[in-house]
Amino acid sequence: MKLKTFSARDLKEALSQVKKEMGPEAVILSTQSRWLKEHQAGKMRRPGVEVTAAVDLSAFPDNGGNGERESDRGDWLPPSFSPVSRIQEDLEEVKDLLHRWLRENGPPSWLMQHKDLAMFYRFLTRTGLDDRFLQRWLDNVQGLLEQSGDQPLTLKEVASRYLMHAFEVVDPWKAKEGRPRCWTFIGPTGVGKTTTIAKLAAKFGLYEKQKVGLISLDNQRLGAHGQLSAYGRLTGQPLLVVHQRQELLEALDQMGDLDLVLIDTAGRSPYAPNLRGELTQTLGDLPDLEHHLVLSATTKESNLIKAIKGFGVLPISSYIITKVDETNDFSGIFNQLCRHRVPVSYLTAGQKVPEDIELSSRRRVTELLLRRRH
Ligand SMILES: Nc1nc2c(ncn2[C@@H]2O[C@H](COP(=O)(O)OP(=O)(O)OP(=O)(O)O)[C@@H](O)[C@H]2O)c(=O)[nH]1
Ligand SMILES: [Mg+2]
Repeated sequence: MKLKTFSARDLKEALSQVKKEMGPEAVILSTQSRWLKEHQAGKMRRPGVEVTAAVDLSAFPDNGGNGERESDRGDWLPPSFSPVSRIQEDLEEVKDLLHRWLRENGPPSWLMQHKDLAMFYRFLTRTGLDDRFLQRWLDNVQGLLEQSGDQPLTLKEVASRYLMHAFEVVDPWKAKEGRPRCWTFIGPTGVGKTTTIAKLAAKFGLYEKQKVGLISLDNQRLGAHGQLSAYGRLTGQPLLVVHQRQELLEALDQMGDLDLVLIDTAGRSPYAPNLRGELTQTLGDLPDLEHHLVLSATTKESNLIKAIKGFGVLPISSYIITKVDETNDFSGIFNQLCRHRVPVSYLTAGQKVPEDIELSSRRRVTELLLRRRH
């Protein structure tokens, strides 16, 4: 689309300028009375009109109607207005509509006999759950209904049985005995790794009276350990700053008599080309470490997939899901939990240290998924 404002003595004159310059397809967007500058000596201003007109260049297959070339338009045309991206957007919209139509009209006929379940299925289709998961849910429900024979299952039983068992949860403290438990917190930048460590340090150190130590392995940014050392000072927990693998091993050795060692790492972009190499070089093959991948609930599903793949070069003990307070769409996370079956350990829902953290549970994770449409 090309936009231009024309000034003239009156509307008639302005419209003829528009027609001459932009052609008969031009659309008038606005007209306004204006004081125009008069170039003749003696008179500085005189009344007139200003007309803003637009013409849609994409309507012209030969790209112009006024001799303008594609390369000329690139200067002022935002990418989202280019004809190709508009067609792409339209296609996406059509796909989306088709998808919605299929989902909304799709409960199979056998499910229609169970009104509550059919309604719940429609509800699930709107949560953003993966199609394959929905299909598995249907298969499971069908199996349950067949098995239940004369004793029909309640909606709650059917709905929750499958959803709540489609993913795993874990309490990492209970999952492994022995001292010290050494947990690393890895993940993309800014997801809440350091804040989560502070919350857990307070929970275990202050409330549960365990001996907790902190290690900062953030070799990416200057002064990166400042935040953690402030928490360490406040709580009286020891903090060691290390920069590479050998120093980390020495620090772990020094903290060998503690109950829990929490290791903060630098946030890394899942798209960084050397991510996998860096991770294995620093943290690979250290069986005493448990790696917890911190993921934000606000992250787009495609980026979650990338992060899970990139950081998954290390064996992941659990996912920690942060910022569940910042979104009501939990489907991306839920889909990934179901796909990978890596257990989720903690959920965090706010910036407050230490209170905004909770141990995950099947019920809570399912609630987070379903709250979207409540
Ligand atoms: N709303 C909300 N904010 C959070 C939560 N967890 C952390 N934050 C905020 O997210 C921001 C980043 O937190 P950090 O703990 O510094 O994140 P990080 O992953 O350590 O960041 P890098 O070390 O830079 O990669 C801070 O403003 C935190 O207060 C949460 O559960 N909810
Ligand atoms: Mg940090």
